[in-house]
Amino acid sequence: MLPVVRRLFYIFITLLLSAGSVLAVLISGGNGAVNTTAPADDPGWSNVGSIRAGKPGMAGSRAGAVYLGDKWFITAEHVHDMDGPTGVVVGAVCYTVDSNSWTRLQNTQNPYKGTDTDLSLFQVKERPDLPSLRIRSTAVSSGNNVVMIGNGYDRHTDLVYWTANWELTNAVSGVHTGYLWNTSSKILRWGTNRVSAVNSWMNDGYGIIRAFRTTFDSTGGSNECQAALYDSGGGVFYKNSGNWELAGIMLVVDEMTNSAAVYGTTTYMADLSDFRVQITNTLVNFDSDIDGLPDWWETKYANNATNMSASVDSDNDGFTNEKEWLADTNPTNSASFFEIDSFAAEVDQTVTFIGSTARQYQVFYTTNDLTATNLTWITANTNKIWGAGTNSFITVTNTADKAFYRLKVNLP
Ligand SMILES: [Ca+2]
Ligand SMILES: [Ca+2]
Ligand SMILES: [Ca+2]
Repeated sequence: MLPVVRRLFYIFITLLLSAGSVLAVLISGGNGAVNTTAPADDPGWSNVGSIRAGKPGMAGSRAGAVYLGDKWFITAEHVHDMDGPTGVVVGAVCYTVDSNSWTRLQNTQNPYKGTDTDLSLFQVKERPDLPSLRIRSTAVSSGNNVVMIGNGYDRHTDLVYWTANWELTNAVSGVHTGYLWNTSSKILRWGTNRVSAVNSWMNDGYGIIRAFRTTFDSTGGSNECQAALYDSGGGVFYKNSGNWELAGIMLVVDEMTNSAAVYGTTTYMADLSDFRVQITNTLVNFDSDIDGLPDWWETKYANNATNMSASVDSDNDGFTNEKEWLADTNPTNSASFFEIDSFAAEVDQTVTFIGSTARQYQVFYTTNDLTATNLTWITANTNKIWGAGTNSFITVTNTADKAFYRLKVNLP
């Protein structure tokens, strides 16, 4: 039987509430306000963002999304459906959502194979300066410790008590214990919990999906957490043999009473191992060992998706394998590397190079001496120019008598 669940993103306003809104990952310890910066053993704090509705901007924090790499994020489909996100903020930068990129993930496991799920991928237009994440390839197990990171509501400071009939009461006569959501504040927060059950097939109204769950309990320690409204799309991380992996995406909570995290309640998260192949097929430059080199590129040049070392210069041409990837040159051919081929100074200056059609280029120049302490490089072309093979060139208008020039290659 499928559990009764509630999406984290929207409350059923018709049923409740005097308060306008509802819960970040809510933690049991202290006043509940801590854990708003990356934990010392960081599972991927900087990769968890928050959706923005309307025009891209910093205002209007909504539900969560997790940056996977190669400009792709994952979130709950109900976030997409309800919020129509146009921006996502990670690390205080707002990126523009490419609305054409939304890709709903499908069940791969019987008995629901081929059906829509409550997970979607989307791409942003600018390339975030963030690491890729490892995605777990097998399900977590009951008893595994996880770290949850989300944007949901905070909690009120004090522990509260309810009678068996869910009326608030004092501690002495209380049957249930927990925290009310503080519906006026939410922030990115991390918390910990232990997987209490796996293989929970559930339907939250956006398709059936296999979830694992955690239970909020009073003996869980100061960082014990339960998700709250707006934690949808937040990440759940598991440390496997020393490497943090994204194991789940938070989708729903059950509630014993309205707008509260009661000890005994449950958070349900999609088991991402079911979707790893779909994700790696969608992210063309998926990088499973997160060394900066895509799997396909390592396979092409080292016959294995993870064999090549990014920091090694395999062909001794002076460029590491990572730099050869960035420049789209051949890391096994010492005659292939990134350089300016020629420079012609007449009316304008023309920088000629061998350019990849999969990369974009910019020329910078300076009229300073290269030994100057505050060297100022001026962008010759603000709009990056696609490479065009052997006769790629960028023309620069610079009236100075003499200048130094340099060429930059960018991943698009
Ligand atoms: Ca790699
Ligand atoms: Ca090299
Ligand atoms: Ca080379």
